[in-house]
Amino acid sequence: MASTLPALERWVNDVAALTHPAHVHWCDGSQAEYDALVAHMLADGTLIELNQQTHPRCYLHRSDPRDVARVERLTVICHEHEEDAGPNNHWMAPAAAHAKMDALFAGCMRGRTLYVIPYCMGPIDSTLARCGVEITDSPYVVANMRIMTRMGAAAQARIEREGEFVRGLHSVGELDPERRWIMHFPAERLIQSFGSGYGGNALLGKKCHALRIASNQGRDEGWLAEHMLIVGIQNPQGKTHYIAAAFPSACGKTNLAMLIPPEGYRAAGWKVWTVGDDICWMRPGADGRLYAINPEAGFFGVAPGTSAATNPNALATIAHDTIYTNVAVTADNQPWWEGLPGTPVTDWQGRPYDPANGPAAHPNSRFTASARQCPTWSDQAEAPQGVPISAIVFGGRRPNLLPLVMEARDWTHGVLLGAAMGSETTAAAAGAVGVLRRDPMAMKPFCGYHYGDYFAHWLAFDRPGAKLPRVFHVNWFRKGADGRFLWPGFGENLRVLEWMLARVEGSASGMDTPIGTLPRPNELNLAGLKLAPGALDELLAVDRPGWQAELAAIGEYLAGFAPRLPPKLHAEQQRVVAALATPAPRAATAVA
Ligand code: SAT
Ligand code: MN
Repeated sequence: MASTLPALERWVNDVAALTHPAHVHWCDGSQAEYDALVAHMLADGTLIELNQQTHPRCYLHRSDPRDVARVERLTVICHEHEEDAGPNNHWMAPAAAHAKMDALFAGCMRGRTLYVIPYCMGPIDSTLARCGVEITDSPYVVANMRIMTRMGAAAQARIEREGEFVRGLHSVGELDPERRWIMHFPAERLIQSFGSGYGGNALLGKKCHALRIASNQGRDEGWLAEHMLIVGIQNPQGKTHYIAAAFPSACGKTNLAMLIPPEGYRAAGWKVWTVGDDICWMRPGADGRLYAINPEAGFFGVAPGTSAATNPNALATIAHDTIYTNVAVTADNQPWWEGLPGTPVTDWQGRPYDPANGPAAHPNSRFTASARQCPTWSDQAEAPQGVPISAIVFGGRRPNLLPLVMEARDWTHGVLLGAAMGSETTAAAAGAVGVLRRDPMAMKPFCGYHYGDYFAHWLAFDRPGAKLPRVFHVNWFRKGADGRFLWPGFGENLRVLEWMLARVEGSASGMDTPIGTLPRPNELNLAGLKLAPGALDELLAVDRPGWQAELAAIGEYLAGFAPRLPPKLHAEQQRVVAALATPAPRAATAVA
């Protein structure tokens, strides 16, 4: 017997009976097990050794070129009733989905090893953490899960103690894009993924469990599972505030989580601590504040653009013990991507590099590294009680209209700011890049139930005794008429975070506008920063006609969630519409 928990033992046996593996291996999560897997993958070419002098224990995986990103088209939420999945999800009836998946899984592991991966999302001793078991036939998935989660014996012991776990069944199948599905059964706390080996489709602890299934668990149990980084900002007085921030995939969450303060801030004693770069689970504590954990144990970050200039902490994190996926390599076998010095000789598909074939590294090429390797890894990141959140930040890629930063007047307005989020699409998902789409709370691909119900769940946290974080919206991606970014971003974003924390501490008055509270121009510390002439005015302007059109578009978008759109959210949108229709008082000079 491999588990003392009959439900687990039975499920593994049932899956083995369906998929016919040659072997079954229960993962204990040990270093020896990881080393053996790596040796096996080096031998069969799944992994390629990189330069071991410059990058000790770093390996490259080249995926099937048709399997390089999440496929939202084939990602399905199988609630019993279609309305419960909402217009934000693809839906299939559970019975039909089971029939389809059983047919695909039948005999699919012949000749392969079935790996059983018990894992814990969150610190192993945290009551906020939740466990799962992934079954997969991919050793690449096992190795990545060991880095990304608390995987192995300790997780299995917790599962056996609690008797509860999310089940995830995965097979790479034949990697045929026509036979690929990522199915979620929230009522059964079950995930089934077939035909892809790519991160978000295959590392089932990540988006599938920690967001799509966990959003359902959080709704049932009174907490939030969010697509947010968590970062601690320590001021020169030694006080650390924690901020949770939601941005769509590939919009800089990892960079913000590992931010390097600008020179003047470093000299003054500001420090930044990384708690998480992608996922945040939050729950009200006894004192009414929201406490957050990062359910993950590693980073699955976008490689291109990561450099000594943009994110030296990430570069240090991935200098050793890292799995690279779909990057290019240099003549001396170092990993390479656009943004790094040096020259690629081999592209992500293993071909001699030829610019005519496009970028050398795939735009969604990734690194997988343990969070403990991050120089700014917070000493509170493993705290079982989580960290108290002072501010929630929403943001997206918006070339115009959205100011550099604004603050919601209260929680309900904050939920509206989150629900109204939009962003230009990126390479993290298959499909066109650079198209504006609404992406409420950056959860469009990840919310495992009807968005209307999800907004209501958010609104419900505003209750007597709650001490909720302040809510902000930022836009690092604003462009001027010449098409260039108006704001330098990266480390300089700390200037904006400082203003937020001044608001939290009550030391900045801000300026009320119909769309929210903006910094007075003298409230942002711009010492040592060179902005283009007029850039700050543009970054903090409120274009009234533009906002009227935006609010109309938001109203239309939200109406798509009727009849489940909370009346309170509709009323809030109407409140802002009315505020924009009221002539500006003379004093509010930033309002055009
Ligand atoms: O979906 S992944 O987890 O592979 C990456 C992302 O899109 O954030
Ligand atoms: Mn993400």
